[in-house]
Amino acid sequence: MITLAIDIGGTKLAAALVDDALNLLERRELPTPASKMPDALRAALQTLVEPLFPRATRVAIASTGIIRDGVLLAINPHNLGGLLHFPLTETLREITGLPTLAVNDAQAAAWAEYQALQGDYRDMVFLTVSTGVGGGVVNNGELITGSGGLAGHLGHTLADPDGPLCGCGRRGCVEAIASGRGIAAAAQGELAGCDARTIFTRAGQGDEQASGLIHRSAQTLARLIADVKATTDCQCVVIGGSVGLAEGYLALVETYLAQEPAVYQVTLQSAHYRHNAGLFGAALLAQGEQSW
Ligand code: ADP
Ligand code: BMX
Ligand code: ZN
Repeated sequence: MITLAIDIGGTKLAAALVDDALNLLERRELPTPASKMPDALRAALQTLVEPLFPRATRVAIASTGIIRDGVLLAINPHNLGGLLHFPLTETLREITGLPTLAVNDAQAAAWAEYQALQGDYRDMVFLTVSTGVGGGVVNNGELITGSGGLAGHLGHTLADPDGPLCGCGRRGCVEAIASGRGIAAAAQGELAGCDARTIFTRAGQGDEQASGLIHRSAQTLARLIADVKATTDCQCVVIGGSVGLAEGYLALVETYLAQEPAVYQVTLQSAHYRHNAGLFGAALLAQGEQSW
């Protein structure tokens, strides 16, 4: 069967045709509309999938947000231009006429990355450092989604009670500091208004402020990983997302984690599926779904 896999992030929308052996047959990307109007996301998704869906037999969506009963509920609406609520599976069923499944993006990516570990570990956690900071937990070989879809939202754990306000309404969440948005929001002077990608480029050119912002993110993520180790006793943490996969970032997180006591040490790896972990995870979850 051919799955139309869709990854909805705060910055980009990706869609791909994936076969049952996880071959990626075709892939497309569009920017995520920064609008609180559901119609803007609907129109972008329609444009994205129109050339692909005629060859697919089902749709599998990995999306930012809490996914409950096929509906996207933003925990941090700022990441989606203020959009609070979007009927994901209903919309894709209407556009494609195909059976559709939806799961949180980091939960989906965790599932793909767990499979890529090929049985080396039973307990692992995936963290995406991207527009936001997302998480997915696999415990004893089982993906934990929670009764209401909130499980694994590790970006909304506390990093600094005096830190910046997070779009979820809490102050000092990991996401508000470590994410691409968090890095950009703290930039001042000549870096004000730059996105995280530009800040990484500037850091590579020796800019001290840029480098400091990246260190602050990596240190915050390392502290989160120590908390994650204490909570789950996982044997491995896999890091993805465009910030998480940026050159030098994982090494920096490893350096900060090494400064924590021995009990919090855990193996860190870059996402095997790189930027496609969410797409493949959704496709794998669709393969395992019995109801179609
Ligand atoms: P999404 O959140 O839509 O899944 P990404 O994983 O691409 O998308 O994350 C988007 C964030 O990553 C933005 O803050 C962007 O500035 C940043 N980013 C994109 N490319 C890079 C890069 N090469 N290096 C560092 N940061 C990047
Ligand atoms: C936010 C939250 C999570 C998501 C994470 C990473 C929203 C819209 N999203 O914490 O559900 O997993 O961002 O998302 O509330 P990404 O867009 O950075 O990939
Ligand atoms: Zn938050």
